Amino acid sequence: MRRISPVLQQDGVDPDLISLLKTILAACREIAFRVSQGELAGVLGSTLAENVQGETQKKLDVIANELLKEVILETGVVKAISSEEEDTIVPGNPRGRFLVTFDPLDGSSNTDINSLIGTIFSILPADANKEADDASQFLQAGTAQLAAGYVLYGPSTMLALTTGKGTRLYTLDKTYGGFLLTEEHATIPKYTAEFAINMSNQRYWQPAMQRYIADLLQGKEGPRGKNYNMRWIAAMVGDVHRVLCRGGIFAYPRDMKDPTKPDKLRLMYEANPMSFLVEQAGGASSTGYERIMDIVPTDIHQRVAVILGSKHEVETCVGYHKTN
Ligand code: AFP
Repeated sequence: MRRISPVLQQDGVDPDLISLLKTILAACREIAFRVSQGELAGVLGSTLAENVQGETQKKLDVIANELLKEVILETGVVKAISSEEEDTIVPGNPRGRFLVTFDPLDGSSNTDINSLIGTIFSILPADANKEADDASQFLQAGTAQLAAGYVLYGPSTMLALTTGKGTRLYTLDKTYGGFLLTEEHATIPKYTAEFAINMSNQRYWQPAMQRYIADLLQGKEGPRGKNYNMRWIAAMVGDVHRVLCRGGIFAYPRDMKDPTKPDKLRLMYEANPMSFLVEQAGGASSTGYERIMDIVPTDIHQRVAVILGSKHEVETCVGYHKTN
C-alpha cells in the first residue's frame, strides 16, 4: 500500500501543502493515541470552560486544539488559523501562504461514551494583501479550498482527504506510524435507502424537511416506493464517513428549537470541508436552497443547514424545498 506523500506528489500537490498536511496528520496521530487512552490518561470529562459556541469544552477538545494550533503555526507556512475552540483567529507567519480552519474534535460529546469522534480541517489560500490578524481573509467560499479532510478516531484511525482530484481514504498503520492509501477513489452511490438525521428535532424543522422525512418514513407504501433505514452517530465525521463508504443522506436542517441559533453546523470547519470531500466523491451538498460550497461566509463561526450525500437523494430533498 502506498504512503500518503507519493500519492500527493503524483497528484501534483504543492510541496509546502504536502508538508502542512503531514504536520496536521502527525498531530492527529497524537490525538488518536490520547483518545485511545481515554480515562487511563485522564482526558475524559469536561473542563469548567465554555467555547465561543457557548458549549462546555471537553478536556480532549482543549488538548486537541492546543496540539493542532501549536504544530500548524510552527510550520511557518501558515498565515493564520481559525478553530471551533478559538473565539478569534490566531495569526501565524505574516508571509505564510495558507490558512487553516479546523474543528479539533468533532463529536466531542461522544468522548465519554467511547463512540466515534474526529478532527476536521480545511485549507484555504492566504491573502498576501491582508495582515495575518485580519479575520476577513478567511471569508472565502468553500470552492476556494485547496484541501480538506478529516481523521476519524474509530476502531481504525482513518483519513479522508481531497485536494480537488477526487477523495481518497487512508488507514493509519500503527506499526510504522503512517497513513496508507486504502481507497483510491471513494465514490458515493447516486441512489440510497439510508438517511441520517436527529429525529428528536422533527417538530422544529421547516415544513419542507418535515414532508421529505415523512415521505421516507412511509417506505414502500409511500411516495418514495421503497423502505429506508436510519442511522445517527451524533458526530458528523462518523456519519459522513458512512456516506463516503456506502452512500446515504446526512442532514442537520434548520430548526427553530433555539430561534437564536436556527442552524447547528459550522460552515467553515464542518460543512465546507465535508462538502468538498462529498462532491469530490460524486455526491452533493446543499442547505436545501443553495450549494454549500458557493456560500461566501460573513463570520468565521457562521452556522449553516446541511443536507449532503447521495446525489439523487440530495436533489430530491432540495426539490421539496423548492415547493415549500
Ligand atoms: P459536538 O462536537 O458538540 O458533539 O457536536 C457534534 C456536531 O456538531 C456534529 O458533529 C453532529 O452531527 C451534531 O453536532 C450532533 O448534534 P446533536 O447532538 O443535536 O444530534
